[in-house]
Amino acid sequence: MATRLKTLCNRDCPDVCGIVATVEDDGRVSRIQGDKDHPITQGFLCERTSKYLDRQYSPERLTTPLVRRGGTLEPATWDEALDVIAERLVAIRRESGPAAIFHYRSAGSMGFVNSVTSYFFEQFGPVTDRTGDICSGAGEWAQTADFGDFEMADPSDLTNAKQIILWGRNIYVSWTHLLPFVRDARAAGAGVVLVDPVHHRTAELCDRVFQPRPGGDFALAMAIARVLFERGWTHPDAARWCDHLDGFRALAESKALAAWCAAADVGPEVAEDLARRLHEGPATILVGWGLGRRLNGAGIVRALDALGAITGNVGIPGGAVSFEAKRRRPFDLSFLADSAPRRIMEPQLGEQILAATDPPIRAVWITAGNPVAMLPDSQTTARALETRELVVVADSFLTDTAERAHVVLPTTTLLENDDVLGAYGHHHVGVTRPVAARPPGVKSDLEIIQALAARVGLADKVAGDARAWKRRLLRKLEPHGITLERLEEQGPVRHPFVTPIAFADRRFATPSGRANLMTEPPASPAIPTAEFPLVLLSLSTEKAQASQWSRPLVGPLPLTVHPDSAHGIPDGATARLESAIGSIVVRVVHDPAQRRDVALVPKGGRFRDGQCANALIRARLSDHGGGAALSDELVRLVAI
Ligand SMILES: Nc1nc2c(c(=O)[nH]1)N[C@H]1C(S)=C(S)[C@@H](COP(=O)(O)OP(=O)(O)OC[C@H]3O[C@@H](n4cnc5c(=O)[nH]c(N)nc54)[C@H](O)[C@@H]3O)O[C@H]1N2
Ligand SMILES: Nc1nc2c(c(=O)[nH]1)N[C@H]1C(S)=C(S)[C@@H](COP(=O)(O)OP(=O)(O)OC[C@H]3O[C@@H](n4cnc5c(=O)[nH]c(N)nc54)[C@H](O)[C@@H]3O)O[C@H]1N2
Ligand SMILES: [Mo]
Repeated sequence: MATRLKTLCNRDCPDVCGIVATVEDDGRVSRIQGDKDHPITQGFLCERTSKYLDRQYSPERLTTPLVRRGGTLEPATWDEALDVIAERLVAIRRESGPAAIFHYRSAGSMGFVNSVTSYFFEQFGPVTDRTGDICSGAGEWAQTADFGDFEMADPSDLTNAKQIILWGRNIYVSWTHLLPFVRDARAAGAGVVLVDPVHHRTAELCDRVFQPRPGGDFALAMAIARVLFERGWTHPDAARWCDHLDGFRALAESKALAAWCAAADVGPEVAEDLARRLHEGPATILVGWGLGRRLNGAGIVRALDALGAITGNVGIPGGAVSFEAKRRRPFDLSFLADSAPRRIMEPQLGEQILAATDPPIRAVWITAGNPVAMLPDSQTTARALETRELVVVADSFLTDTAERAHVVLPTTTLLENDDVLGAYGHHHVGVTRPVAARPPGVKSDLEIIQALAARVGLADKVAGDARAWKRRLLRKLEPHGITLERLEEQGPVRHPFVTPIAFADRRFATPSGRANLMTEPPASPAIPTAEFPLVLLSLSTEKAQASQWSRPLVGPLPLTVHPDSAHGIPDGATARLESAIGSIVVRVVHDPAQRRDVALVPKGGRFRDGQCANALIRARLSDHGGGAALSDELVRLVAI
């Protein structure tokens, strides 16, 4: 008889959904559904995860270690694979010191038991670690600069908002479980507006849609600020909770309204509409992660923080500038010493590996990430890995990264995961547990690291099964009655370390306790040229989690452009998309709802199949926070 078991989705997504798996007698999962009891995700799954069984039972799943012999990856036993790794890592450490080893972990699983891999490499080294954050580094930096920390209001607080501004947010695709909250707010009378250079499905939810120039958001924010100051629409008491109010006003007034609007490529009525919404409030700005992935990304987020602060739309019911929840806040990660002797900046991983000296990087260990496909300048990332002495990749598929490894270690999937999770889109914490029987040749990341530790004399350091590590991670929550047993029995619980409203009563975590308004302008965004007339935007698709497609993407990458920007290339035809560093073949899709200066592709395509946007994108940093300027790359479409 089939049983129904509950777990959580561990993918890199704000939602961390409750999943109910139907498990057959042989341990095979025959169906996955949303868990109706989950207080936030409320019983439905997104498109990509509802098709997850295709991935779980894909014939391409790795079920045995692979070791490179004579140039090709061949099946090996765990003992063979781990012995090779242990012997090489110990020799490299002895000859060149531990900094010659680089451990890179991304968020293929967001579980914190996975941190034991990082802990192992601190104990074995400490080795070279990563810094920066391609995903949200710039935005986190900006909110920390302005408010002293980054945090968001509970999703349910949206029902207190009279205005919701989706600023660069496609919640249909990348934050699906916010939809019911926004819909409820709208049904209760809230205005909903989208500010996004791209026209996408989330527009359906909105009463107004504004499409500024890509990266023109700072200029738009300044235009709004000018209107607010000119009309006396800022909060009368703003000086009480804002530092540098005069400096921010001077920044906004450093250009005329018309000049700011021209820079943002919107009419003055757009600035006025948004200013009025903020003035009337309470207004919540939901700040998209995409905004930070630019040369001026941190500056843009800082400008939105300032708009919220001067209008009093922070720290009150329904009034917030919500970027993301700090998912690690509730967990005890104090066992990590953060002691790396050297750090590689994530968005420039390839060139920094190649450039590292004293010691050079000889070995790279990659956990839960696919940097060749997902970091900019794929060619350089690929070359950096291809030229190391030892590359180890722990993954469940032969990704663009894994196929460049010397050893590939097959890991467990989300239905086999055994971990604790926090979310970046709400404040509930919970535990996962294996619901599917796993193939015999597969190990979890914890088991992999324990097997390696046993070979290098560190078994004691990383000892303990998944439940023991879960308990350790939950230590801060236990005094609040949130124990492992309770999470196992009752499911996810809201953690108590944040108030429902972030920065409640406008008390900030900055040294002065006040919001720190920006006073200097950031860099300008990339402006299209005659040679490269389009801004490339590589965006989340409902069909994939980054490079993990539910069903493989077949054929050329779809490229969406306005028909006037297609250079006469018909809808459906193939063409070449070129940037300063590369070119790929694409299938052109016409969409008259788009701006004439954008070229849209899904993120996460395969590098080996010529489907990868990152083959076109230079590895340049955002202004702060170690983010990547993924969305400031200019391209042109060429007929073939
Ligand atoms: N289905 C699906 N969901 C996902 C993911 C996935 O791969 N697939 N990835 C997950 C991950 S890792 C993350 S970090 C989040 C990503 O979340 P987001 O970064 O929000 O992801 P995207 O859906 O790519 O949306 C980016 C949005 O920002 C807009 N944008 C880009 N540049 C600008 C700009 O200059 N100004 C303005 N105003 N808007 C701009 C884009 O048009 C787009 O609508 O989503 C998570 N959810
Ligand atoms: N051009 C462009 N590039 C982007 C983005 C963009 O918008 N445009 N978005 C960026 C963003 S927001 C992010 S977060 C990054 C994401 O970049 P990555 O985190 O590298 O993304 P994934 O492709 O999801 O790779 C995760 C890998 O982990 C594996 N995995 C899953 N579960 C486990 C596990 O439990 N253990 C181990 N060992 N492996 C596991 C998966 O099979 C997958 O191959 O990409 C960034 N890159
Ligand atoms: Mo991300």
